[in-house]
Amino acid sequence: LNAAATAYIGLGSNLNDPAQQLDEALTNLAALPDTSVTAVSRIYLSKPLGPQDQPDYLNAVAKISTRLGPTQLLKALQHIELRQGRKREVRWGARTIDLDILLYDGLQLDTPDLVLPHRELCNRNFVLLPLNDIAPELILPDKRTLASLLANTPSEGIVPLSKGD
Ligand code: PH2
Ligand code: MG
Ligand code: MG
Repeated sequence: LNAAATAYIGLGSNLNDPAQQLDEALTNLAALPDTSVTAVSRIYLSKPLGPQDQPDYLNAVAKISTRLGPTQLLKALQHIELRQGRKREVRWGARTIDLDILLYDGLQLDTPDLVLPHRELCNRNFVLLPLNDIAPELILPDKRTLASLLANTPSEGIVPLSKGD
């Protein structure tokens, strides 16, 4: 039996009622075997990064405790994405739900299927700001602090929605 790990999951949606998609994804995360959701950030409204001819996104980050290994967790997230109607899509294009493993304990991994920490973590305000809601003291495996990453990332094009909005 694996020991419990702490992981941070990035959630993003800009299709088919994004607020409902995030809600459903959190329910689906909490229902994974040997997994509990221990914290959820505020929800943020953010301008699309990448192609501009797509709707604005809702983004959030969830903290989970899980006994699933990193690859098992990745497969489980992909399964949730498919159940929520995710289609094969253009890179950085619109999607019903995107669930990314941002961090998995202090693990550093670079495989074709999974890169940890998530490659884009350190320069996306729609990841760093919600992460800061639930883990302001966070330190990455390479010793950089979340605070230092935030200080170097413009917070344009993003606004927090009050919880429940
Ligand atoms: N996800 C993408 C591409 N662009 N833009 C915003 N604002 N939020 C996202 O989650 C996002 C994006 C691909 O993962
Ligand atoms: Mg993804
Ligand atoms: Mg993504």
